[in-house]
Amino acid sequence: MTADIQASQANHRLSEEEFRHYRAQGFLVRESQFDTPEVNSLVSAVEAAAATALARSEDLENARPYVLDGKRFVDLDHITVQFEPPPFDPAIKVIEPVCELHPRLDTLLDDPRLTDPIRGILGSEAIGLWTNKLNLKRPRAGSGFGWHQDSPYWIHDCEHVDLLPNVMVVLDAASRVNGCFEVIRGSHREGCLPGTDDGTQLGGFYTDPRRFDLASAVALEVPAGSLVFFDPHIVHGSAPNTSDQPRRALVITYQPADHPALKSRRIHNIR
Ligand SMILES: O=C(O)CCC(=O)C(=O)O
Repeated sequence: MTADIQASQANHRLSEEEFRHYRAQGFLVRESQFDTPEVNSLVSAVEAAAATALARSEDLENARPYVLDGKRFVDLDHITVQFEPPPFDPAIKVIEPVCELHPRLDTLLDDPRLTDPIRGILGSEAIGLWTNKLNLKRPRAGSGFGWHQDSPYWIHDCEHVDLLPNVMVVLDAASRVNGCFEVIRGSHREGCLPGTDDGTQLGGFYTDPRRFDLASAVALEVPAGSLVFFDPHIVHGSAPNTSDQPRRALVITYQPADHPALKSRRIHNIR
């Protein structure tokens, strides 16, 4: 490895102050880490991946469709495509995992701007991939994400749920009006919280609103190309996109090396 590469990688490590912030608050923002040409190339890649997922989900010989709480999902082997509820179906809401659908997204997984801070958070040089997803909030069609933690989704498939840090790659300037990502500051310190008990199929995955304080919500209005690192236990969500602008984001989740990924169950260690 050349000295230049070593230096540029070293530059992406968290400072002590950033690390303390992440530990105390459960999240950390690094603004504008990707420049406009890089963001444009990632946007082209996610749109190509979304087109592939849409085409494959219409191939009924290989796609497995199902409905939960009135929302349509399609499984393509281990990839799940979630559609927006009517009347916006067939707009895609989420694809998980997504990065294997495009080579540019696959290389993003090893980008030191993502992985150096994650190595610091995990306290380990040897890291692997847990999962990754694309959240597409189309203009005036993108629904919100209710307040939830990720850890209760994962706890049945993973014995180290505390060690699954996320990084969101923000692909469009995000504001309250297009449904920016929001977190409940400090809520990660509570561990896995109980879900709601509203009788719906997915209700148990939304955090009981009596167990966190909405007054601690932080709306992360950030420029395109920003990164948001967040703890697997932090309560988070976002509002619908009521604007004419898209609000697209990738969320990549890492783990210590040599463990299988959530959905493929394959080991994918990071370079
Ligand atoms: O994209 C968002 O605004 C929310 C994402 C989210 O909650 C998740 O992916 O778990």
